[in-house]
Amino acid sequence: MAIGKLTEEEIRRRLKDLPSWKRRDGKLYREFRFGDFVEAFGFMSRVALVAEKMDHHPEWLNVYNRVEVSLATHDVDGISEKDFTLAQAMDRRAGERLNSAPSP
Ligand code: H2B
Repeated sequence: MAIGKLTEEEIRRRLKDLPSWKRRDGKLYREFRFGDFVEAFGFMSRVALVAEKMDHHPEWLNVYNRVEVSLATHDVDGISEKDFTLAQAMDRRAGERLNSAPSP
């Protein structure tokens, strides 16, 4: 699937729909905080399945209940639509309880 690098203008426009995310070092960046390590790791496990299905993978750092995420598309050396799709999917997964059904 061909995926293009988004322009500055497109990135700024799309970020308005994702208020928890910002740009940092040319990537989409967000910090998630959870109740404890198990919740944080549960989130990462759910996102891992989405990322694998998308063939698009986050850069992330977990310290106890905190998960720092950077999203970029290495194939285009920038930010693409896929990063925004994954960011949105992560926002949804962060709100899920452990026993809730996965949403598409
Ligand atoms: N993840 C991210 N974040 N960016 C990519 O460009 C990328 C990826 N490319 N996951 C995929 C894998 C590519 O390396 C494979 C070969 O499809």
